[in-house]
Amino acid sequence: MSKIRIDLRSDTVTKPSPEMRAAMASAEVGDDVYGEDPTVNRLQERVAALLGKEAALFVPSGTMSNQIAIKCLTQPGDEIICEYESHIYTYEASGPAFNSLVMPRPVKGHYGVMAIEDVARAIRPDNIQTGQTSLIEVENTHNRAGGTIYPLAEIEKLAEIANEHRIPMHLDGARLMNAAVSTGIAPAEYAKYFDSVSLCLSKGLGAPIGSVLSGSRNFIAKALRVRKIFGGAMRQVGILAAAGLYALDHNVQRLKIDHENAWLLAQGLSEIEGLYIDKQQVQTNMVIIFARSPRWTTEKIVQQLLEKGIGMNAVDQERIRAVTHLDVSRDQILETIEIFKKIMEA
Ligand code: TLP
Repeated sequence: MSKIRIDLRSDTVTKPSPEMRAAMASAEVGDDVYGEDPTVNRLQERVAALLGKEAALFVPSGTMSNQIAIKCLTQPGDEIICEYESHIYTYEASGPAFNSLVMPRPVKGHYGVMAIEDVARAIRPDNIQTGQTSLIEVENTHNRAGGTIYPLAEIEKLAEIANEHRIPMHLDGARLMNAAVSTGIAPAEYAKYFDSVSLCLSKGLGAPIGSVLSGSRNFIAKALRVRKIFGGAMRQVGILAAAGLYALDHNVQRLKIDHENAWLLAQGLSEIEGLYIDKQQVQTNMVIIFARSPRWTTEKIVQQLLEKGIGMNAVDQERIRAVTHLDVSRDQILETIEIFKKIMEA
């Protein structure tokens, strides 16, 4: 495999900068299982405040964060409503079934947004023959829909029916800061409709590891136990939390640059014959490239890009995903467009 020079496979590939590493190296630490790591505590308080929640918990990954929330908010045999292409349904290795013995009830969305009538229809009646709907999950931004933003007005409508049925809501806000920076809507404004919110530090924010799960004090007390059961209770992890704090201090507003680069890439690629970009989908730091033809497969295109040092992922047989982030420059985006053009012309 040739070396990837321009890595657009995901924003998870970012490497900690020297400044972030310096912050990590000098972090004050303690045993976090005793609740004695001052840097972890600072990060948790910081994220709780950012999202307007009572408490928060540092966890190793976005997957664990979502899975802990599902475990805390459901009982075995329950159903959880989520979007058809959501991360919890698609990419968490059937975690909801494995960890929580619940059945996902996926609802197909439009740009990742579920129609309110479809959600209402998916809520189970109180009937001994059906599982009970115990959670509604939302992903913002929505990964497989192409980094699309879940409009606040839609969240509000969802919350209304969730409240009516007394169903809690969980937000997979792995990339919530991308949505917030793009819309100018405060993260807490999005978060206030949810019982639990998962925020990732290791996507566009550029930390090497870590997510933060937030919610009420009661919810986090329960989550603390579940994190232990899942093997996610860690010790002197202030070193990692320091990267998260650094990311929140320095890497939030700059997400705008990633969004501009995604748009630039979308514009450039849309002019190449054989490719199709749905520009309505390009709302944050992702570009979904449709490349359907009997002449090539998305896998083959990805392979050819790789040979030229460009990393992208094939989502399926017709979609390729490119994700912009802090380790990709505008010049590299321009170079990517040129290389893509040559591949498609050949
Ligand atoms: N997404 C990864 C892959 O798992 C697909 C990526 O490259 O985009 N929620 C959302 C919306 C995510 O996109 C991801 C990661 C997660 C949760 C899980 O985070 P990690 O990888 O930290 O477990």
